[in-house]
Amino acid sequence: MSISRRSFLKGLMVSSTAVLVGPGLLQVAEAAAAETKGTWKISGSHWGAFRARVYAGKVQEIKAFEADKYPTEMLNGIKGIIYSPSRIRYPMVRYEWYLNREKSDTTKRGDNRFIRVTWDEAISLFHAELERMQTQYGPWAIHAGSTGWRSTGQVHSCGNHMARAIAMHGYTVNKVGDYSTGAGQTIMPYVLGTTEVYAQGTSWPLILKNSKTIVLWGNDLVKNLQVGWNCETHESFEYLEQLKEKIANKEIRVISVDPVVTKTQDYLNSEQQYINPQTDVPFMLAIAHTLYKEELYDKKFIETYALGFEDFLPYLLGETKDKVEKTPEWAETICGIKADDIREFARSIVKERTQIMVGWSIQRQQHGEQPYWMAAVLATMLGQIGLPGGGISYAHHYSSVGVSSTGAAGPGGFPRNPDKPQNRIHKNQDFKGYSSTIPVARWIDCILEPGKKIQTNGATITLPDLKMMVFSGCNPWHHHQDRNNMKKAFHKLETVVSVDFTWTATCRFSDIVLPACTQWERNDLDLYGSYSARGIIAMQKLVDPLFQSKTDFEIFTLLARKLGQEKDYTRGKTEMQWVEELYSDCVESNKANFPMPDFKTFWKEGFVDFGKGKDWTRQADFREDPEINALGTPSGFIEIFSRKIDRYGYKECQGHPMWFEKSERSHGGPGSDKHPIWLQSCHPNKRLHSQMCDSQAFRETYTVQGREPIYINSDDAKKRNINDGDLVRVFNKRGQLLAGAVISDNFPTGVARIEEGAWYAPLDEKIGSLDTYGDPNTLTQDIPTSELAQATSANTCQVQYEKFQGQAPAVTAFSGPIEAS
Ligand SMILES: Nc1nc2c(c(=O)[nH]1)N[C@H]1C(S)=C(S)[C@@H](COP(=O)(O)OP(=O)(O)OC[C@H]3O[C@@H](n4cnc5c(=O)[nH]c(N)nc54)[C@H](O)[C@@H]3O)O[C@H]1N2
Ligand SMILES: Nc1nc2c(c(=O)[nH]1)N[C@H]1C(S)=C(S)[C@@H](COP(=O)(O)OP(=O)(O)OC[C@H]3O[C@@H](n4cnc5c(=O)[nH]c(N)nc54)[C@H](O)[C@@H]3O)O[C@H]1N2
Ligand SMILES: [Mo]
Repeated sequence: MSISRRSFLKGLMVSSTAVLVGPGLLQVAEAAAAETKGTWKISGSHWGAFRARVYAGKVQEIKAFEADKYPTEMLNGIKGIIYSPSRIRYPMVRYEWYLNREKSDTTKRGDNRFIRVTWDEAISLFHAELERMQTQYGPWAIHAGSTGWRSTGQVHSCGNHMARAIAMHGYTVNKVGDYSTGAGQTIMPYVLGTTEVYAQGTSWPLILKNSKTIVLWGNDLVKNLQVGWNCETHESFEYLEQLKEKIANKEIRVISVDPVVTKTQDYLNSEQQYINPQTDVPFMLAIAHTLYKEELYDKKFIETYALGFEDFLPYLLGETKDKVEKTPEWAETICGIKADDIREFARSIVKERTQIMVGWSIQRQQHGEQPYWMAAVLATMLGQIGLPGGGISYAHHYSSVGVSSTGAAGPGGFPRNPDKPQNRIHKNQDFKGYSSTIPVARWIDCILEPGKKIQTNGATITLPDLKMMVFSGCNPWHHHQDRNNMKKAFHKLETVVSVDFTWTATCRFSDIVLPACTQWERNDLDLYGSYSARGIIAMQKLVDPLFQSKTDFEIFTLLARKLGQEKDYTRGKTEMQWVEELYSDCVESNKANFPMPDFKTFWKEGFVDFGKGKDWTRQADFREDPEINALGTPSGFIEIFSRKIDRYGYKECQGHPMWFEKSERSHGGPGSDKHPIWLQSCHPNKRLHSQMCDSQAFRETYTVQGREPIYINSDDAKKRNINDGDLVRVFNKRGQLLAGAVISDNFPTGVARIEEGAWYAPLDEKIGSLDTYGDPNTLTQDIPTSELAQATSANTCQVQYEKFQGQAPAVTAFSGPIEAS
């Protein structure tokens, strides 16, 4: 290096150091203060409660709430949600829509070009569109969807805010069901008398004491119990830890019936019964066949507690309908489990006390009603329903079900409906022959095929001609299936409004976007422990709403003000007065059994603990006396055969559980010649659906070359010349995406996983364009489970993948809108 160059560099270093000295020292001092100083506050979330240190108006540090002994690592993603580059800063309006309103070029929807408007203008536009819909069309044209995982906090429950304000304006199309358990919650009332999926289950201590075998049927507890509907306590993990010990001591056997080695299996060090995807019903039928042929089943239990076994038997034995006997040999060719192993499995679960725990994924597939019904038939044949540690549950992986309930009352919510009928400005209830309620997963069908008649749960309905959608607290451009089909539907919509705090793909495809703040920028309270009702948690505002965001309460108060109903909307109370009122009502309800401190004390302490509940056995009362404690089914008994469903005359859900081939299936099933890989889109290990995907540093702990991982089998990878860490293009006839390969032999050949909730990141707005980040719903199909539930079938999905060649396009998901001017 020449002298002159060296001295030049030296000079540069000196001068730059000189520039840095002043503010540098200050920064060091500030950084040191930020590391220790500030105020500790408490808040909650679906991920659990935590304490946050706030200094200089910023959340500096988050640590798990001390009562939470098993906090999820997702707490590390929370700061990144608040300070995400994807945060919505201002009210935004789609540029093309701003210029041309309902005459806008809707094929441009999704080009992500928006302009910034004032709050005043945004609310005026929103209001004007509602008004135009009600006057030009009618209540049938508007759907205000709030199906989703809105944040915790009962005062700001955003779905309620939207529902109340919009109802003050007029009537709109409603929905039934949800994406979680659409098929399950519809079929189970016919079979066991309740939804089962949202029911408290037998307490873990009783299971640990009495079960000899636990069958986890498509059920990943350790992954899915990280989050809860109310503020999660993670109390179930204490029992999972005990279960692990009992497995090690050979006191309990846990078998996971799953195509994939789950996180739970890894944690518990338990067994797996591999099964081909979507073939649980043949396996179950063959188990039933074995129990019947070997006379191992509980005849007495069936006689006393169930109806319709004799109507089901001819199908099982191949005497009717398809004339196929459901032998283990028959099942083997479909489910991939050796006939002898099926017999062995049947014998082992009937021998001693067996608790079956079914997950929800197997009903999120075509004919998802069937495995649920058939699992109940199996449990009935085992005859252990109502015994501690026996029988069947459909919910132990959800929101700490199985942690006994204290019985205490939780806080109520902000009211969803207007207080008085005269609050509704438009009283028109004429739906013009369209149905005023739709099965939740059929809203895209409404837009694409208005006027179409469909069957659902015993009724015939006519799909309404939706023209305007309003979304809050949900992300339909994550949760619904088949993105390119959605694009076609959105070309037909006139107006789409979204309220969110982060610029999701739903915002990208909207016309008006209103920035809400996060749950940590407002004061609130919630139940601690959804099913355990362990206590009440205070959600103290950590920081002021960022940028121009507002609380959902404020946003819909603004709309109510436009309607001249602000006072009726808020009942004249502020946010903090609502928090206090919900708390006081709760104190009143719990007065007799759970004395609670006054509000001031609660707010200061941040937590009320109701202690532990009493252990409880599901359906024990029914077992004790099936007449007095009849089930909620039409007959009061377990219905192996349902006359009611039989009478509906459906093709894909008949009078008893049956095996139906899927429209797409791997391992030799339909569609597997061209698209041999079954894509499962399970729930994410490090997200809550799409929530936290925008938490940048945390996302980078699992992405591959900045893309969502696709988990694949090593032989499948080798065949395609793919190495771990490569980019792959995943495709089928519905769409294509880029994802990053993670090779793991937890996944068998023919199976791949992309977790749901990966943000949709299209290259452009055109139909068929490449998704640059890896949303599995770019590939899934939008078909109903059956005429009964009309629920989502996300897990009936075949794909192909190949190594991605060439220059990978940048990810388009996370940097908000493109500001047009
Ligand atoms: N392929 C496939 N698809 C699936 C599934 C699957 O297994 N596979 N699972 C389905 C299931 S079970 C579910 S439950 C759905 C989940 O679908 P969603 O519940 O729609 O998913 P989330 O990502 O939780 O979306 C919640 C949205 O609400 C926003 N939000 C949160 N809190 C607030 C608030 O206080 N105010 C406002 N205004 N907005 C807020 C969040 O930022 C986020 O964008 O996905 C379904 N989709
Ligand atoms: N960490 C985390 N936890 C969550 C959520 C989240 O987003 N993140 N979401 C919550 C919500 S809203 C819901 S609805 C629940 C979802 O709960 P589930 O729907 O039960 O969960 P999944 O993870 O989709 O699937 C569970 C297991 O089913 C297996 N499986 C899939 N298809 C089949 C099949 O055909 N046969 C068999 N035998 N097994 C199969 C999968 O391999 C997986 O191990 O989770 C809740 N918990
Ligand atoms: Mo769900």
